[in-house]
Amino acid sequence: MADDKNLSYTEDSIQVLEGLDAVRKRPGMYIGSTDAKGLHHLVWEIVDNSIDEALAGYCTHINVILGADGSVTVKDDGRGVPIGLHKTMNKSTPEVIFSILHAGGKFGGSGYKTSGGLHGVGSSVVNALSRKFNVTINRDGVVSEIKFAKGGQLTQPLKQKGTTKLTGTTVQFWPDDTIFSTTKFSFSVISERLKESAFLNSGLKITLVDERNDKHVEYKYDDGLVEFVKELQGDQKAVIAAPIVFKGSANAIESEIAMTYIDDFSESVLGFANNVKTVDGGTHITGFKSGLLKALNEYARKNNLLKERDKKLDANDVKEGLIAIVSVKIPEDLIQYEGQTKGKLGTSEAKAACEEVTEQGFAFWLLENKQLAITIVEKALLARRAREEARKARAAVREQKKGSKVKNMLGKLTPAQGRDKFKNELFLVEGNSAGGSAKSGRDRKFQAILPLRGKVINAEKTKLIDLLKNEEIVSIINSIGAGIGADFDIDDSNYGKVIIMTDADTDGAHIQTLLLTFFYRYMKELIINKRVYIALPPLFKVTNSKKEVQYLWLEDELKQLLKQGKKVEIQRYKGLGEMNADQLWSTTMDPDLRKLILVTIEDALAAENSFRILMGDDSEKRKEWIEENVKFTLEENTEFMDI
Ligand code: 1YM
Repeated sequence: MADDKNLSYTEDSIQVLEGLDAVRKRPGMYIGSTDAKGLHHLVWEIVDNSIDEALAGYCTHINVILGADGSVTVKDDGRGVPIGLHKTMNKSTPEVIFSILHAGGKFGGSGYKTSGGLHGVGSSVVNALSRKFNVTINRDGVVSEIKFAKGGQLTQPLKQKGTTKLTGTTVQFWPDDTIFSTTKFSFSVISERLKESAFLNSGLKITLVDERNDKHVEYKYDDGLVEFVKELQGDQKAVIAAPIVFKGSANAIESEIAMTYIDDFSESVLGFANNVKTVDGGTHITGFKSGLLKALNEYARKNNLLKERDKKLDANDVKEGLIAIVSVKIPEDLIQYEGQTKGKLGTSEAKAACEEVTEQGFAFWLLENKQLAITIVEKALLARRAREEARKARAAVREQKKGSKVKNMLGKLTPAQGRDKFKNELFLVEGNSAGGSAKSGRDRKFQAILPLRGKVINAEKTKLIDLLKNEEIVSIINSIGAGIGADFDIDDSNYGKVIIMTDADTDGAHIQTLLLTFFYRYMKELIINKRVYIALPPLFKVTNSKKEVQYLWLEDELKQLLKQGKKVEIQRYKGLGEMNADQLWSTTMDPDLRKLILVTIEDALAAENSFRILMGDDSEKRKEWIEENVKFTLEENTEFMDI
């Protein structure tokens, strides 16, 4: 980033494009959507400017404040936005930066923009989508202020407010509630993302203050990626003492990688390009894995750990227990994204760069750490053997599916009668008795019922080969009919929706998380394609004096009703089993009346963490997580549950 310091900004190099009305007309084009996700995008845009300033070497602390008045304030101690006159526009530079939509690149494309977002042009977009937007700049010994309202209209031109010895920029904005479907910022969403930024920018202090309820957090990691890996590792036992770090630059691309192996079989490799998470991986991840594999094979051959007659290790052998963060910084003109959501890095140079850095770094490390090197190779060989056995077990399952034993492999499935795979729904129901009600209450044309007895096995703690011995799991796999793990093919799924239906209590929540863990580990596509749901049974049945029945999902609804003072009879449902078939149909299964939670994976890190917390050994943390995240009320945000 040393180069950046030499790039001096000239106010005239800003390219001017069009007015902010374009943004208000089509917000989706600029921030993706106008729901909670788009709303949070506003915060990322402003924070990314501060992070750019940190990357340039001038900012050490970023503070984000969620105001009680619905505003967000982002404050940094960088150089401060330039305050001079922008000659060609004949306006102050802050006015140009914050109220005119700019071209990409760091204002003319000459720079090396590294934090992602809208190429540093996001500030004006945020202004366009805010009902108020205030900027305070400390620079050149003075405090200056400029204000906008109603989507970027200037209400107070740049004005000197006093003098200061400090430098920095503060932006405070109030999102426009005529544009966004919600304007409620989420502390947990913002703190997760800020934490990630702190991991990726060693030494940078990021604080978050929630003035709505006095919460605050501070993140600062002097050993960023190493600490990131340790965080993902949690309290799981490592195979190697400390994460290994590879750093280097090739093809104008800087790569920084931290990795470790844990005593487990799951894999978490997260990629970032210019500080932006690449949820679907891409060339940097491919390069890293290929470098890792090359180094390990080379070492194993040379040291006779792989005999001549042995096949080379392949990518699947070395991924068990691997935790890694792969972060690349790529010049703006080389950056390419792929895939529907642009979550996949496409830049081909990144593959070579990461492969080279990893292969060299890892080969060197293996030579220096003989004992650990042997352990890693042996772990890979063991993984290969286990996979081979699992493959045989899966083949046996497939054979049985074709043959007459298929019924046994489906457990107690009551199939749907219709053949429209996309329309068909599979209910996974807690317990045999609720299963019975669901079976008689369902619409048999498109609803299938699979009752699950007792607790589901923990997929996070069980090897695939043992999972495949579990009856419950095998009947789920076979009912869905799309395979498992690497073999999973969503096009073969027998169901458009898989709906988890449990009691509204802690046990039910636990069964949900066990099932979600299984789906997340072995049928992730099902979640990614929005096929997994949780059914929400009502909490209360209220009968009035005329014997009219009403179902309620919220404690609040009940309170409201009781306030009316009418005489009613209230039944609190403790479990699905208390409902008869008709009641279960009309409250929880009928597509016109039921309430479902769609399960989505927004954030790989959050999901990884959740599952480690959920399925790890810490039962106290698990209880906390369930209480915090699995809600049986219909408050905001609970229609979606991010795992
Ligand atoms: C709370 C948001 O925007 N900080 C910020 C922005 C800029 C600078 C410093 C900055 C950049 C440069 C030179 C440069 C921006 N400057 C511009 C522009 N925080 C926040 N901090 N001096 C100051 O890039 O050369 C746009 S953003 F255009 F003026 F350079």
